[in-house]
Amino acid sequence: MAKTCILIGAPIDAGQRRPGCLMGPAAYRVAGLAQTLCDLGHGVQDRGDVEVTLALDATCANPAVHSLPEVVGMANALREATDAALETGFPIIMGGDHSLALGSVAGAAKHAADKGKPLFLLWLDAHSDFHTPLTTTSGNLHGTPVAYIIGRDGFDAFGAFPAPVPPENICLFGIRSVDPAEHAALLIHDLEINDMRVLDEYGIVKPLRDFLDKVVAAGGMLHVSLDVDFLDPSVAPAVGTTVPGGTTIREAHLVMELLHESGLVTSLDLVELNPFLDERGRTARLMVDLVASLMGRKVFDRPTRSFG
Ligand code: Z70
Ligand code: MN
Ligand code: MN
Ligand code: MN
Repeated sequence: MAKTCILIGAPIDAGQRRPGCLMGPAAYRVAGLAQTLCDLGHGVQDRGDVEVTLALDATCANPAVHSLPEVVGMANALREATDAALETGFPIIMGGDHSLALGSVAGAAKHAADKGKPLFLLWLDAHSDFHTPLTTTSGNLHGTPVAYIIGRDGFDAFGAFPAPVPPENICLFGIRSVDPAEHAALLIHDLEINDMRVLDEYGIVKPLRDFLDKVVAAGGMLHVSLDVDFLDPSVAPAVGTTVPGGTTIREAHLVMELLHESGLVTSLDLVELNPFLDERGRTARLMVDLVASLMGRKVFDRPTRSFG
C-alpha cells in the first residue's frame, strides 16, 4: 500500500564524541532516499532538517554527561515533528546519532497514546542503549534512549516520557555490546532481548515473527529504530562505534522484508550514519537499499505467510 513518507532531518552528533553524524541527513539525500521511495510508488515530503533550540538551562547530576542542551533541544524538536508527521504520513527520521530517539520515540508514543493504541518498538542495534544519564560512564547520551522510553528515572532534563512503553513491547534485536550497568538493569526489566547468541541459533525469522505476532495481537503501532551498527562493520563501515559480529547484508534485508510483509511499521529512525567515515557512500547507499526493502522493494512478488 502506498504511503506518504515524511523525511525529517535530525542532524546531531552531540550524543557521542565523534564528529560527523550531523552530515547524515545530507548523505541520505545525496544517496537518493526520496527518489527511491518515489520509484516504489510512495508519496514523499522532505520537511528539511528540524530547527533546534538549545535547552541552555538543562542540567544533570552526573558530570560525565556532555552536550545536554543540544540533545534535549533536538529531542524537543523531534518529539513535535514526529508526532505531527504521524498525523498525515509515515515519518522517516534521518539521523544523526541515536540520541535523536529520545525525541522521535517520544513523539511516536504520544501519538499512539492519543489514538488509544499501544506502541511497540523494534531496536535494531549492536547496543542496548539502556543507560540512564545517571549510570552512563561515557557520558554519551546516544547510549540512553531505551531507558527513557520505558520511563526509568534520571531523565529530568528531558521531561517525563509522554506514555512510557511497557518493556514487554520492546524488542532489542542484534545486540552484542552491553555495559555492566545496562546488563544489571536489563535483568530486572522484561524487555525482549534477541542478542546475537539468539539470532545465531534461531536465525532472523522466528524471533522477529514472534515479536510481530505480538504487535498484531495487540493492534499496536510499531516504531523501528535502525542503528547502522546493527550491520557488521565490514559491510557498513560508516559508524563511530564498530562492533564486529553484526548482521550481514542479507540478514538485514530479510528483517526489512519481513517488516514490509507485516504491514505494521508506522515510523522509522535511521541513526548513527557517519558519512565522514564512509567508503565512497557505500554505507549510505546500503541504508537506502534497506529502507527500500522495508517499503516494498522485492526481487519477485510472491505470496508470503500472513501474520496474526
Ligand atoms: C556504550 C555507552 C553506544 C551506540 C555506542 C555505547 C553506546 N554503551 N550506542 N553506539 N549506538 O557509551 O554508553
Ligand atoms: Mn544505538
Ligand atoms: Mn498525534
Ligand atoms: Mn549502536
